[in-house]
Amino acid sequence: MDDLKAKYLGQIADAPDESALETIRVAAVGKKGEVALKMRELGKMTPEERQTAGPALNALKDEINSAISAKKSGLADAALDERLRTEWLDVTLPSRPRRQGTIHPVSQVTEELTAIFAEMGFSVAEGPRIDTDWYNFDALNIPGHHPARAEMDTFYMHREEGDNRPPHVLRTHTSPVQIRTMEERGAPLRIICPGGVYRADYDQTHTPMFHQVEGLAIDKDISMANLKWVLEEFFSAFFEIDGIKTRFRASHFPFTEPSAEVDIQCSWVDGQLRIGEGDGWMEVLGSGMVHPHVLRSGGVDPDVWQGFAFGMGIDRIAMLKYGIPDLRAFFDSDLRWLRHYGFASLDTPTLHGGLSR
Ligand code: 2U9
Repeated sequence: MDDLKAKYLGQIADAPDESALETIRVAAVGKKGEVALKMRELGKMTPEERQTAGPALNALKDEINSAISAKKSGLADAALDERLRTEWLDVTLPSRPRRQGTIHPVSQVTEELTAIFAEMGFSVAEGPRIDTDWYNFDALNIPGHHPARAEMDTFYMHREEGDNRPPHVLRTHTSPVQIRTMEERGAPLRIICPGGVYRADYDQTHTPMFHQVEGLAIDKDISMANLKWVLEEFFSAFFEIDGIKTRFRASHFPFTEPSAEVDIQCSWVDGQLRIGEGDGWMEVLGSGMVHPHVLRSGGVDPDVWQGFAFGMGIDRIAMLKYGIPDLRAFFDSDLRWLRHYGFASLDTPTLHGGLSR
């Protein structure tokens, strides 16, 4: 018994790792191990012999098991010490660079155009995206029966039976903000209203939410000539091309009279759009002199004041400037397309990102 004890305790002490310990455990105290064999021999002994050999074998078994556990935790401690000695971390190393996101093209273009109009004395006015149908339509000379109401594919807010509040809509243009600002600040006025607007439409050039900027200048001697100058200044600064020409084509909007659709000079070379050169034209906005009914809706006397107004799609001019072909890219695709179009953040503007000149 003492031989057995010395043999196994010695092996345990010398075991180099856990798997060697397991081999020893099976050989010593496993089901078919040496201690188990000795236990089986108890049956052949006299009761007196058994009385001393039985407890001694059990004690040996316990002793071997405890020696194995102690050795196991000794090995784990040694392994940890070894790792602590050999593995190390330089916490002073600089972290890995993380790719930064970029500002959304619509936000960037909104910043760009706001800065340009600010230089010409226009301030930014904002208002609610959900507004009454009076501010969105009636005040803009679009009465209930007017086809423009149907054309704008308006989203109406749900009303329970018996709810008699005036109908509310998701604004279909930012014009209601201009009415509200006229009411609040009166004339003279020089504002732009950028922001999201909503129409139930979806294809390559339309999304149900898009962005507009509308401009309004009211004073005592405002004319279409002022409008043309402001727009040409704007487009030259926005596309960074001196002397961009505009072409005004007679049109009709309920809120302006006379009204004009405005084109900018451009050409197509090898399938690429070139703005500000050639003899082609591209429609970019609608405009006109504010209709007297509309001035009156905003509390401004049309016998004293006149004004020009214009409206354009921010998403659309962002696409033109940065060469983005599908409006849905702003909403449905992942951020890789920003890099694809060479879009930079506001800190490092590359104003000719997608536009070839
Ligand atoms: C007030 C008075 C007049 C704003 C105007 C347009 C013409 C126009 C479209 C351009 C492309 C909307 O984004 S778009 O689909 N807009 O053609 N907007 S005049 O006229 C106003 C606005 C407010 C008080």
